[in-house]
Amino acid sequence: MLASATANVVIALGASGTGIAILVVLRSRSKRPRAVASPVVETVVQKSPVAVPEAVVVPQATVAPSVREKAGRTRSLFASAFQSIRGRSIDAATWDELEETLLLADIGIGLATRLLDPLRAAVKDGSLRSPDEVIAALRAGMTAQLATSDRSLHLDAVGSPNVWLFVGVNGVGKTTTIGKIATAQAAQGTTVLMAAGDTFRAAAAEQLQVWAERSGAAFVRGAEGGDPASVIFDGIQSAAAKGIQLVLGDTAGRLQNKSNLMEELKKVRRVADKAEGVVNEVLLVIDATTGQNGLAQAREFAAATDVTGIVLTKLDGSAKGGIVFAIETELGIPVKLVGLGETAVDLIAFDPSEFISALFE
Ligand SMILES: Nc1nc2c(ncn2[C@@H]2O[C@H](COP(=O)(O)OP(=O)(O)OP(=O)(O)O)[C@@H](O)[C@H]2O)c(=O)[nH]1
Ligand SMILES: [Mg+2]
Repeated sequence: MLASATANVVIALGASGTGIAILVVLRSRSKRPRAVASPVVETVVQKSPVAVPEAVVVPQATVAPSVREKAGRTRSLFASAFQSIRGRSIDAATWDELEETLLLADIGIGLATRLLDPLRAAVKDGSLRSPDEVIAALRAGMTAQLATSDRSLHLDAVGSPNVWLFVGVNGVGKTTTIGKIATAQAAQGTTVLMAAGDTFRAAAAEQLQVWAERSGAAFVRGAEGGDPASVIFDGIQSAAAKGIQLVLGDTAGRLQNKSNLMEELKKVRRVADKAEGVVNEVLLVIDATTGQNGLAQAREFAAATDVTGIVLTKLDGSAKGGIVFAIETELGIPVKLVGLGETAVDLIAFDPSEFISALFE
């Protein structure tokens, strides 16, 4: 078993008062491969020395956040609109305010209209009388939009590895999400292998490897510029040979051009299907701060790969949480996970009622 042509120095900085610590991994270069001490980290097909960043910083925390506390920007957008319309009778300004709020939250004009039109009609015919009744009816309408999706992550293959592939444009949080999922799955006793299918960027595999080491996951990588599909294939075969239950496959978010990326992802999927595992999730990672652009991305990726669910990251920094509704209603793809920060615990299962409560209470 060979390691990459690098040596690691790990410095952990803790800040006990805040519960936050920073792990800094410094890398010094050496010419020769060396034996790896850890049995869970494996390096395959290390054909050429890889330029690595001098420092990879991965933040750490221990307490899982709630949507209510972290999605503050979307929450306060709704709160201030509701406060303003509660203070007066229902008039044109009420509808303007509600529509503007839904649009600022990036719910999209189509769905905003579908939500508000019946409320307008109900006010006209007298079945809704007060701003509070309008707000309650809006809440019911938005809840109904998220009612039916199956949000479970499938881990049901027995006797061969479950394979979850992660796709999405660059910078949305694919690699970080894999790290968070590996940490959570390992805590539940699931054995995990990460396959570094992003061979486009030199630092990508290094970043994933840090998460593998921290979560105790096995790790498979290829040469920079190598074939991503074969890295994923090797990862699945390696997991099958070792009886590892879950393979998390990272992919590149950017190539020379977009059609290359989509073709590559199709190939990754085809090849993964040939390996001795079951691809039971293809998770599209979307950055909530991009709002409606995320919807456009979702359309493209869904056309190229069989996306089974969405991971909506960076909801902690976004007022555009309404994109959840747009994605589910326009594309029919369930939002399964939500990212609420950069640390290992900042990923939670998407719970529509908790999310809606955060917006309305
Ligand atoms: N605030 C916040 N930051 C996040 C979240 N998820 C990821 N990030 C940050 O977003 C940045 C990009 O994350 P990566 O995981 O490297 O994104 P990627 O999709 O793998 O990017 P490429 O490899 O370039 O395609 C990092 O700084 C992460 O720490 C989240 O839920 N909230
Ligand atoms: Mg990445």
